[in-house]
Amino acid sequence: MFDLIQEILKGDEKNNLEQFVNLLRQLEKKYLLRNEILNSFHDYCQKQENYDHLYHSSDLSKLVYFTQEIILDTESLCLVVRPQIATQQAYRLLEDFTVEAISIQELLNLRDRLVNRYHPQEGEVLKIDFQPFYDYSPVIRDPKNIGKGVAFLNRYLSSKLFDDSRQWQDALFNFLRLHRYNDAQLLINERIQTQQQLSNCVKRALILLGKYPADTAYKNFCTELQNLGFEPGWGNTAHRVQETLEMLDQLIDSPDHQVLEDFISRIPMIFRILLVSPHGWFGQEGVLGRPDTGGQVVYILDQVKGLEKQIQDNIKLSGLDVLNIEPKVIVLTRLIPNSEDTTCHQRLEKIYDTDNAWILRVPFREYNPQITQNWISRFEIWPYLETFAIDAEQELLEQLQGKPDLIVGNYSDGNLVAFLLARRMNVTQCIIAHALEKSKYLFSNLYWQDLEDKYHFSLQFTADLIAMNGANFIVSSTYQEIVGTQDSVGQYESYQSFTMPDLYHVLSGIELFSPKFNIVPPGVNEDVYFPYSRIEGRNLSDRSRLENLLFTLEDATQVFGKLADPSKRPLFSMARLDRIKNLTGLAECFGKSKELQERCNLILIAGKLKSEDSTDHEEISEIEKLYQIIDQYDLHGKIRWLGVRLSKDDSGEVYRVIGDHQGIFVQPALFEAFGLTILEAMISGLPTFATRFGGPLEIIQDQINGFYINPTDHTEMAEIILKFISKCDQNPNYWNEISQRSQERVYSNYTWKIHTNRLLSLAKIYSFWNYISKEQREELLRYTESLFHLIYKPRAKMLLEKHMHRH
Ligand code: UDP
Ligand code: LCN
Repeated sequence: MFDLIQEILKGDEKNNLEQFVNLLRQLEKKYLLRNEILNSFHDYCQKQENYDHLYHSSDLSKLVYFTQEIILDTESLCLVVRPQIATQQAYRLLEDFTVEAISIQELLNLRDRLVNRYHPQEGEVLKIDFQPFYDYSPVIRDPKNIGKGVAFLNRYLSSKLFDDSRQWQDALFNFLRLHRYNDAQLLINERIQTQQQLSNCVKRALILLGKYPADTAYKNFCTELQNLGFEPGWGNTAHRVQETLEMLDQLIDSPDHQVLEDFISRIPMIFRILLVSPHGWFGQEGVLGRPDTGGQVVYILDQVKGLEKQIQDNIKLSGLDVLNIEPKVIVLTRLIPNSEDTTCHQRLEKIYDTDNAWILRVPFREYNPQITQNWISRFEIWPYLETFAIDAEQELLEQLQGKPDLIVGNYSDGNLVAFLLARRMNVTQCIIAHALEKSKYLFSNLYWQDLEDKYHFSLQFTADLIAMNGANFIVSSTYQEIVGTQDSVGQYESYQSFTMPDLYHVLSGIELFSPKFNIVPPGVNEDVYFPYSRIEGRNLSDRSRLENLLFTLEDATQVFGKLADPSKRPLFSMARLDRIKNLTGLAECFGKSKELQERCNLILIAGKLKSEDSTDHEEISEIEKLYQIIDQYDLHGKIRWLGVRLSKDDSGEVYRVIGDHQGIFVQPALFEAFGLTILEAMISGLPTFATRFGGPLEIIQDQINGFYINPTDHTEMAEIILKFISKCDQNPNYWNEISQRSQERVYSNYTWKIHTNRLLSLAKIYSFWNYISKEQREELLRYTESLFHLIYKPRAKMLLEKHMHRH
């Protein structure tokens, strides 16, 4: 990039750069973001004779394309460029148009100065730098491999087993000796005392197994294996045990990454799992569509079912059913005494369709009962989490009759609690962000002090740094959740360096190239959401009840709007009325397009109809805005707005009823981290039009199994939908083709079976990695803990004091 800028400054384009900078200065803004920079550049180029070259192929256009931010100082200008994914550089362009690279530290100082928070004479601000801790661990080189951590780690580990065999082979042997279930020793007993003996015994066991037919059950040869030093856990049949031991034999003699992954994935080491999601309204009914409870609850409940099933299958396959092992999964959340119409006041709740999975609710301590007896917004719960973790630990140990084998955190609060519990109990820790708040709110870190009262980002971002660095591994739903796209910064990437003026400077917040990142997208509950054409699985009375609710029922308590012509193609969407979900944007796009109104009805399921029923300021303003749009564009007779919260089963059938009508699903969010409704709609067979900002960009392949829309460009959005509709008119099978391909996309890439299989295999490989790389992690964990004690806790205490005085 430095060379590119130099080229510009040396050549003909210097003039253009100078003029462009003058134009930017006229905007009288000190901080410009990418969109504004691109728009201004477009405006500038349009006025030039050589528009085409300047805008599309000049060096200046390249520089502008990579520029994320411009900060205008009185005498200089700073360019923050992102020449490739996960890489950031900053340059200062001086008045005389010379250029110099500036360090991250200088950039953060400059940003502080911009908001009048730079006072070096009063001392330095705290610097947080995690980089030194990652210097010792292996890192991925190519950005396109970010998020494929385990594949990288397996290669690394297998090469270590190969090169440095003595130490690593001993570590593998010692790791295998560790595994027990309650009092029962698994895999290897005391007859095998050294790595060399293991190698010999494996070979002898393989000869022994060769004598048995492949399908001979484990119990028929278990004593002979035991005499050789092998306990249960290798397989349920002679064939399976043989396969597993052959893998081990190969690992000892000529290690290879695929064999390592397959072998470690077979080791029975996960029987009890803890999932953490503290902030509440975590239940099985009547919780969806409340503030903060959406996809995360759906995700976890489905994941639990998948995990239990997968562990049960693994136990069978590894021959452990002889030990009567009963796996257990617990979702830890907070108990809310005033639980309104939910079950959130119950301590234990069995999870439907599972044998032994439970929601365990532990109350927050009663610092101020007026607050802790009730639901608390996720932005306010920080002071209660440490004591929650302490109280929960005891209950968990009782419930699980021991430590969990894996802890999975969810969202910033759950990830922090997972970190605290994993540290206390010494258990492998995984985190799942779902949606990191930092990139959702513009300038959330730079202006954190102004936002602190409402959002407490100083706590949330510190918690995020603690959890993401402390975790053994991180599960993300998409690649761009980690490092964005060519054009946009990723959610984790935004933690790489940032300033929290007057609090700290983050010089290196997370190593994006670390193998701890793994992309494991969620699935969709196939019992609830399935293709509309699978008539035999559908309940006819539900179908007609929901058909009536969607298109004709007149009941002002539930529905607003009566359709003049219910037979038009339904354009359907379902989401909470958050600003970012942008249902109002969809209504506006519909309102602006007469042609869309002629061809379709708009059907929205949006939880509420009346602003009086809400206490959430965003929701209230969205409700008011939706009424205003309906009036402004006179959408009466063309729209139905359902103010209902559907049960899970009903929500499945609703998509199918829309499918019966050859309808389409639109997801118009301004940003969507992943978007479970997109999977639900697609598996139901609805052609789906989803935002290009966020996860949908990876779920859908544009024009193959769905369509991208830009929710900020209403004209283009309407055109894309209308183009699809006219194609359907020309070719009556077109709707079916897209419908079919949407279903296939989900079945082949987004199932809970794929997800849980992967998650368990990751948990095992990272446990192994954790076991052999402990010493290096301890330093990192100590540093992380000091952030918790020195930054997080005092701020949490301040917030608690505020709560104590609240009535
Ligand atoms: N949902 C629902 N009823 C509603 C609104 C949403 O059942 O009234 C469900 C929806 O089916 C999906 C989840 O809530 O499973 C929303 O998840 P998504 O990932 O789309 O968005 P989030 O709300 O997590 O941002
Ligand atoms: C949170 C979100 O905002 C959604 O985009 C995800 O689909 C959901 O969590 C589940 O991960």
